[in-house]
Amino acid sequence: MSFRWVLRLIPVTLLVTAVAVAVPVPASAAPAPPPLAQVWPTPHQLTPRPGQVTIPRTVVEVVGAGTDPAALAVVEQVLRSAGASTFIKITDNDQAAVDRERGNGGLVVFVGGPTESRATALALAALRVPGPEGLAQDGYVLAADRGVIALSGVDTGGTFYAAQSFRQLFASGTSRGFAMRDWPAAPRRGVIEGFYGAPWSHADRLAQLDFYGRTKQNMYVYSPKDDPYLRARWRDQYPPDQLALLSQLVTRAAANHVSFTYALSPGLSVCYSSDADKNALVAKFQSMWDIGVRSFAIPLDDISYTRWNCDADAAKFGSGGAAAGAAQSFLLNRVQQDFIATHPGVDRLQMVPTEYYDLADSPYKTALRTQLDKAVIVEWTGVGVIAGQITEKQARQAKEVFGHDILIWDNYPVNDYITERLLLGPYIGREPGVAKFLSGITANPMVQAEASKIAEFTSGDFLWNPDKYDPDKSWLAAIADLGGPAATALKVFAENNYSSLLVRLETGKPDLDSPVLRPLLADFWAALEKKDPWDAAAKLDGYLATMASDPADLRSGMAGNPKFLAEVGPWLDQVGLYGQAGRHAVRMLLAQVDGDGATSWAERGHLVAALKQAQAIRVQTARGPRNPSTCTDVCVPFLNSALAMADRWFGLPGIRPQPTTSMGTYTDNVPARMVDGDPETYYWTDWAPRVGDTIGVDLGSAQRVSHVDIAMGKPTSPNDFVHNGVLEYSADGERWTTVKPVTEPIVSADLPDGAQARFVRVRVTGTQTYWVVVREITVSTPDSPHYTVTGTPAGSNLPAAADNNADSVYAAASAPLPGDALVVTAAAPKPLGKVTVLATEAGAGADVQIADAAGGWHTIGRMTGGYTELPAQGAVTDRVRLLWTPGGAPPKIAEIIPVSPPRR
Ligand code: LOG
Repeated sequence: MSFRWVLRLIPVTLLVTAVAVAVPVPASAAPAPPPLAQVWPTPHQLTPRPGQVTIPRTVVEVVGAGTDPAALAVVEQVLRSAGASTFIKITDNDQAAVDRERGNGGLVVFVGGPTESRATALALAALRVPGPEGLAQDGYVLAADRGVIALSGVDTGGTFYAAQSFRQLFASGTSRGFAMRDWPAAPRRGVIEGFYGAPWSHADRLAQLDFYGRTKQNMYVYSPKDDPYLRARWRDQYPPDQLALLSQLVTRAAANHVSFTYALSPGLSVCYSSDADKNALVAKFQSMWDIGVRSFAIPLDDISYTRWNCDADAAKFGSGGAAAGAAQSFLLNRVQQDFIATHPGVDRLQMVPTEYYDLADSPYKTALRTQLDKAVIVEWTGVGVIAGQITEKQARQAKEVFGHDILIWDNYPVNDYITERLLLGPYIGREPGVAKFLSGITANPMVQAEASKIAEFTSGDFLWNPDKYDPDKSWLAAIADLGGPAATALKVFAENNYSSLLVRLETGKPDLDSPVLRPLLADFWAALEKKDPWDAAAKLDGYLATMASDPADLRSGMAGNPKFLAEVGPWLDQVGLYGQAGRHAVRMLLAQVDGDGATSWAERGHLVAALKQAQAIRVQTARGPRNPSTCTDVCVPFLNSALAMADRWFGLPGIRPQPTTSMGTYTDNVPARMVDGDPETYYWTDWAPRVGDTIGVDLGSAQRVSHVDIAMGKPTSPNDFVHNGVLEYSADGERWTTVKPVTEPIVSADLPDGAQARFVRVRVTGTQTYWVVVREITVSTPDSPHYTVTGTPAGSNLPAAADNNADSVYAAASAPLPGDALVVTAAAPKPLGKVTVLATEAGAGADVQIADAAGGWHTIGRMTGGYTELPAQGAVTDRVRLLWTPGGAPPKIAEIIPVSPPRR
């Protein structure tokens, strides 16, 4: 840092040049001044002024003794990255020096509001900009005009936020003049680390605290459910190394004007009436006070209030909700008196009630309302634990029914209840009045700290200026802030991890996933129907290509944020694979429009491989291993519909049952294995079923179903089947028809004529100790033909060569010998239009033959592997065979399809 004397060394000519640059050119010749840069969160008042202010090499700073050091640090960093290298520091009592520097025509930056520096007020007055007096807490005035930049907070927090706005407005080193007046709508704005599962790391938390400072959020509640010292072992003091880390967090929070709230949850074991427990609570708080914590909370969520932890409570308070409210009030009031009231400078105590999720008055809430000290702030999640919407009316009711100031514990973007999802969409569904009339909102985030910043950015924006909050614009700004140069790739990723339980105020509905992909898919289907798919396909493919390259794009573009990449890796890989699979699906269907079966079959193979890979991804979560869910309810249904359509073109029934289950999965025996056409693989539950548990399939839409086969158990676990259950089906998932009881491992059942089913399932009706293995569920329609496959070479899954399922494969164990042949026999003779053979590899070749009524074989053509389609001229037969040419690779046949002639 250089000091005063530096100025004297600067040649006069240089100063003159600087002045000359600053002189405005006549209005007629001047190009229109550039627009002001965007500031987030959305400011209340930002008015442009005529001139331009550019940060020069030498800057004069005017500060007071009380100038906020954090604000000053931000200001200097902005100045430095704009190219300033020499800082001349003047204090606010040296008015003569201030006047002299202003006369020199350079840039003078005033930092500090009325409580920090006397000089800023004079500078603002000279620009005729009113000061921040009277603004809400954390409000500020920021002006840049005529060689002056002035940052003036109503308090130090305000000056710090002025610096954050200054950072954005001068990101390019220059800005047109402006005057800004800004303040937050909600006094408490921030985040509560309140989820179940792996707590954030220390590095995560440090990065979060900096992020809250940048986004003008002033609260962080330390309440990770899985920190043992917060809940299970709440009475115990932290070991010194952990206390040292907490102390670092407290310091970093202060540097970001974030209030660090320490939340202690004693509810699992506390004796409310006990002096010893009250003292333990106060002692724990004191240990936190000693490292600088000035804000405290006592959450009592997710505990039982019908069960006491000590007999003394039963004796003192009785039983029921009213007693629970009285007991909690008793303890909290004592903490209020013995700790909060005796520690000047402490923030108000916060608490989470056991009934935190509704508005219904109750004996419990009445007790809190009438007995809990009014100084305590009560947290509330809105109606429902994950509130789709929170209205101003509900907010006012919450204040009434709880009888206290309310802070919202907002369960977004928390994903501890859906660990297979990332919630990267914007914060939606809260009326502006919620921010304006309550104490504020703390958002409960995801286990993934960096990825939570997208939602946090938008909730912070809402809390600052809810009337001007635009979730879509705010979301784009959040993406730009986190993604930097990779914002475009991050946007594609976030679009495919977008939906949540939150509901748009305007539509009253939750956002669906993949908002960009969905309409492109709809257009593509419509265009396919009109037999002119090319334009729609090109547009769709363009987006799918960005998905396919997203893993590479994001990994290189956001290489500077390895934590983010590590958090989202499995989801990112899946988005990439769905992009790839989608592109193959488009090409598979377009090839069929062109009549090109070979290309279509090849693309189908790539599609299925990518889909399988996507569904094999596992991520370890607090609720066990999970397959990530991206592009939820959009990508997999699209790929399945595309496969069904393609399979019908190949001459198959095109039914693609998707597995359904109410149970968990043992190791990697995933539900998909009960519909893979391979009886050797199986779905295995991870526990014995309970009454009401179900296992079944979803056909995607209601259709005529004639027959169901289910194979359960396996040789090494023969008893792992449903011992007491019923087989049932439903067209809508609500009204179910029973087919028959299930008591054996093998179930084979005809459905009544005309039965319409979308869902078929086994529902458990009795208890058992065995887990369940389901090897295969097969559903037939009245049109599904039935074939028997016989012949050689021996290999695995012989029936798969003609089972109406192009995904299951018969694989010969060896190359064909002379005389080896594979025979497909139908239930009855029928006329054939053609025979199509789908092979997964260019293995051994074969003559394709059909039998005549006398049992003689006639060759209709050659199969050489891959895709083969041979006309059969309407010949009537019940048998088709592949007469192998000896040698070559062992053949693999996905399907031999005797195709009926087209109907007239
Ligand atoms: C927990 C919270 C959890 C959230 C979402 C509150 C007050 N408590 O149902 O720790 O992250 O739901 O699963 C909760 O919301 N209880």
